[in-house]
Amino acid sequence: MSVRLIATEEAWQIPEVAAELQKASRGPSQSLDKLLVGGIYDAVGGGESYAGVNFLTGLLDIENERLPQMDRYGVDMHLLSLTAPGVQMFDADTATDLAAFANDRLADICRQRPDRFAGLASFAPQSPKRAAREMERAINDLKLNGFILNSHTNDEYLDDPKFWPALEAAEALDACIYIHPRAPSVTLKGPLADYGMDSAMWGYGVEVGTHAVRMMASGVFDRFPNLKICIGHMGEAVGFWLWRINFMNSRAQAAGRSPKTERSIAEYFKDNFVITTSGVEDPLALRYSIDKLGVENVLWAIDYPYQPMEPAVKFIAEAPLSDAERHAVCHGNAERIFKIAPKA
Ligand code: 1WB
Ligand code: MN
Repeated sequence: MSVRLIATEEAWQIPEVAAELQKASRGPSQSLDKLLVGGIYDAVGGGESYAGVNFLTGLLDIENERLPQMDRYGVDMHLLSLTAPGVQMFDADTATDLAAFANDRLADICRQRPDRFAGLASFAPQSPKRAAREMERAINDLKLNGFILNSHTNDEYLDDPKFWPALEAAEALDACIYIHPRAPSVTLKGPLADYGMDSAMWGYGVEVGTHAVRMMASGVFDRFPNLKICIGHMGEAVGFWLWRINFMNSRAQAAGRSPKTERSIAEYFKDNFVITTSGVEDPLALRYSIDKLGVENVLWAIDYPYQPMEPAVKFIAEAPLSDAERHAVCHGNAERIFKIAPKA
């Protein structure tokens, strides 16, 4: 019996957002995202490729290469999300409009092939109240499966109360927010700006790991106890540091350097977070994460097209998992967290 495979961090793009990103990459912003964004959307000769896949072509595509590869390697579904940095480099009005526009497109794709695609809705944190309304529309009307957020917005993080209307909406809708990386905020960027460290090699993990720890340490989950956050890349290293983060947070709380919270960091990470394997095809890291966080908290992902499909499938097919673990990681957890209908 073959196990259903739902890949949960699969990137996609539309030409309208690509055009704005090209403009942003030429604009005055100090964002470290300009390096990679310019390399994809504003590159002479067509931008970066890997393993024969040009990223921009792969991002814009559903039919030509993505679906045939899914068929070839046995990937049942992609949970699609508008690729990093989403709409978060734009002004509030542009971002709000483009998020809704992209969500309509994404819902069309999911409606056409409900057995192959599900989708995470975008929203514009630049305008939190309008974001909350779009989040309601995305779940209730468009029937999308959760939300994508590309970490900081104008160098600010979700512990900031200005963003709480979006967190309140996600919690009320019982819809998970996937915090995907973008380049580190301007305030973090100094030593991360060289040697390719701005992006997936290192900076992305530092950025999202920092975001997750800020949320837990600030007590956001006391205010929103049922809020679910998903982070990729085998938990952006937080699971590996969890013992020390937890110990040092309790020390910091005792010393008055960190706010008193109702639960510990170890509890928040297990109760309010799930992680995906995106881009980390390492069976030891997978084993550790399942044992440490619980098998119900680990979901398989590829990170297509930035990482190729075939090795990600091979990795999970060969990973030493029990049958129950395999079903949970490959599809059961994704069905539960992202409300994807089980296979008929
Ligand atoms: C990702 C990877 C996103 C890269 C990107 O957005 C770039 C990702 C600009 O892992 O989702 C990259 O170049 O590796
Ligand atoms: Mn990704």
